[in-house]
Parts: sequence; C-alpha cells; structure tokens
Amino acid sequence: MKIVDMRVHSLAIADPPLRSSYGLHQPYALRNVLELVSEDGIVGIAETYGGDEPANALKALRDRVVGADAWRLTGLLMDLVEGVGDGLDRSHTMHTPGENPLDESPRTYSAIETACLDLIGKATGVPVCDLLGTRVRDAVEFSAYPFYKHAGGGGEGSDAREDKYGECLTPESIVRQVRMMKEEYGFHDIKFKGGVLDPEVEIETIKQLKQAFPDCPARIDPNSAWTVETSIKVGVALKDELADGGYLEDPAAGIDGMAAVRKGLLALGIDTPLASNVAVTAFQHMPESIRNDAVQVVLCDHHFWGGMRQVQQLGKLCQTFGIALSMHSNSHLGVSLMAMTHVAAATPNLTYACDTHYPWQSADEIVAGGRVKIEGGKVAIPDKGGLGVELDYDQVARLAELYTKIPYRKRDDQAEMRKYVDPAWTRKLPRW
Ligand code: GKR
Ligand code: MG
Repeated sequence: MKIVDMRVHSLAIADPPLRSSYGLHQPYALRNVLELVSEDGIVGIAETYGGDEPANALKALRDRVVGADAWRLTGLLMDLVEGVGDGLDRSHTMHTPGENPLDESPRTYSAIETACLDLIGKATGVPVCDLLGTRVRDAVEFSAYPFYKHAGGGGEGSDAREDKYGECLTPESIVRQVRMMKEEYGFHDIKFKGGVLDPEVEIETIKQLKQAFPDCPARIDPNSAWTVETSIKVGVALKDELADGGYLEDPAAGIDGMAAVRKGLLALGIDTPLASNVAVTAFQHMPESIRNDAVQVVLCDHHFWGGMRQVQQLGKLCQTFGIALSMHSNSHLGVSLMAMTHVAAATPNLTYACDTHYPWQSADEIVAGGRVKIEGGKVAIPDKGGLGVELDYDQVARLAELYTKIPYRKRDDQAEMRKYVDPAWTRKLPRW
C-alpha cells in the first residue's frame, strides 16, 4: 500500500498551570499530528511531541516516507529506533520528555510507526492492538493524575479557558481535585505529581489521599527532586500508603540515585517498588538498571521508546527480569490516548493502571465526534480498524492557527516559572 502524501500539523492546545519539578506548564501545550495518505486515499494518523523541532524532524523524512509501502516502511526506518548517545545522556533527568535531542529519532520513528499501523488497520478493518497481535484486554485502565496547580484553566487573554479545579497548592485541594476526577472519569488508582512543595507537605498530601480513598493504590512522582536521603525518608514515611499496588516514582536522579534509594529502603525492610520514566528511558539503560536493582517498574511510553513494537519488546525484557511495567504520559490529545490504549491492550504484563494527562487538556480536541470516553477509569478499544478515531479537520485547522499565533515553540517549564512565579527560579536537582 503506497504512501502518496505526508502532512504534519503543529498544534497548540490550552493547558492549565500545572507544577512539577520541571517548573510550570505554559498556557498552551504543543503537539504535532502526522497524517500518512495512501494511494487509495486512506489516512493513517499519529500524535507526537509538539513544537517546531519534532515537526521538522518528521518533515525531513519526507523523501523516505512518500512513495514507500506502508507495510514495509517501519522496517526500512529501523536506523531511527536507537537514537544517539547512551548512558545518562539519554535519560530525561535534565530534559523534559520530548525535549532531549538524543532521543529525537525514536520519537520520530514512533509517530511514523503509529501512523502506518493506523493506515494499515484502517485499510484492513483491523484494530491496531490486533495488528500488534497480542491483545490481552479490550479496555485499558488509567489512573487519576493530580497535580499541584495555580489558578487558571489554560489559554491566555481572551482565549483563557474555564478553570474547573481552581488553585490546588495544599493537600486538601489535591484531595478535592482527585475527587472531582474520580467522579468525572471513574479513575481508581492515583498517580500524584510531587517535587513541587516541601516533602513534608507532599507526604501529608499522600496521607490525606489515602485517608480519603483507602482502597486506591497511590504513587508519588517528584521527577528526581529529592536527594537519596530525602527519598528514603519519604519512602519510610509512606511505607504503608505506597504499599498494595502503589510505587515511588523517580524520587532521586539517575540510575545510581535510584539504586541507592532502593538499597536504603530494603535495608530498612521496605520493599516499595521504585518506578521510572526519568532515569530509565531507553533500552541502553536496562543493563545498568537491572544490575543495580534500580527500577522495579519501568514506565513505558511508545512516544519516546521508539514506538509500539519497541514497547512490546520492552515488555518481554521486563518480564524476563521480573520487572513490572506501567505507562508514562505527557500533555496529549485523543489520538495519543488511543495509541496508548492500543499498545497497553497488546502488552500483557502492563498490569498497572496507565498515566494520562488527558483530563487536563479537556478544552481542546481534534478527534472527530469529540473527546475519547474514559468510563470507569478505562478506555475501550473501538470496534473499528486502526486506532479507531478520525481527525476533525475544523479542529485541526483551529488549533494549527492557534499555534501560529502564540509565541511558544517548545516546552519550557522553567521559563514559565520565571514569568509567573519567581524571576530567579532555576530547576535545581536535587532540591530537597
Ligand atoms: O506534565 O509536568 C508534567 C509531568 O511532569 C510530565 O512532564 C512527566 O513527564 O508525567 C511525567 C512523569 O511521569 O514524569
Ligand atoms: Mg514520572
């Protein structure tokens, strides 16, 4: 099936002022959407990281993509899968996901693979998870993803959006935020973004969450903001709260830091699993991580691990070494949500509820028919070929126009912190 055209749409979507150790989300999150058009006029789609650089990386491959056979293209582009560099350079410790130049090519490959699978799936009437061949579930569970946030619903000036949750900078307001998310989406598990306030406040936040929702597994993720010592202190304080299906995510920086936290906690008889999408972000990290028992739950993400089939291979590797799998996310729209759902449905040992930022980007959508439904905390695999969703071209045009009007061309949470919170703010690791 010959690909005769390729289109890249750079989009801006309203995003609320969420905080993390990276800083503050800008009023717009950026995404790129790729379309591959077959000679029969069928269109395969994918969504990836936003801004000019990811868009240019896709456009630079035009000559290798247009004219290729959709069934064979991903095999011909395998040189992109490994990216460049190795060791800590490939980690996300100092880069927000999507902004590390060393993993640009696996990200680019992933978008092309997803669009090819969608195209092939649409042409044959086969859902992507069945093309991947190992569907083990028909619906995928996601977790509530509370963030500390400032007041505001995203967007700027006359484009400012409704702020459903209001300012949330206390444990009580995070409990309220989670309650609202649970009511709207039916989420069960809770993944809480920390690394923002003093660790004592974040410990209290998890404690209050567990008091309010005692049966819901909880995780906390400070994105490497803590020293090894602080991480162990938090692990001790939250020993019970993070048990029974929870985990401690990227408390300290790097594989070394994670391994030291693990060792320290085990020495105290605490077996809370450590999860990572910061220290371990590529196959190159796995040997060292395994040797040092640094990470017990890998947070996969097809967007930067080199696509859905690489995630399946990661799943097998993790299974072999007794490591669990969960899924990482970043600000995204419904096309990414569907791709995440398909790859999770086809990855047998991905048994934790996946992360999703989707509730935070509720003001904009490009999927025809409106937002993808999350019901009972789950997204169902549609009974349709490919990803099961089409683009709403009016919305694509609207968000593409918005992109041309705003000044943001890459994610920069530090710049946003300086603008709105503290002109001297610098991302400091560890901070506590
Ligand atoms: O959206 O600020 C954010 C998150 O901190 C995100 O960028 C992380 O990549 O959600 C992610 C994580 O689990 O580390
Ligand atoms: Mg994380």
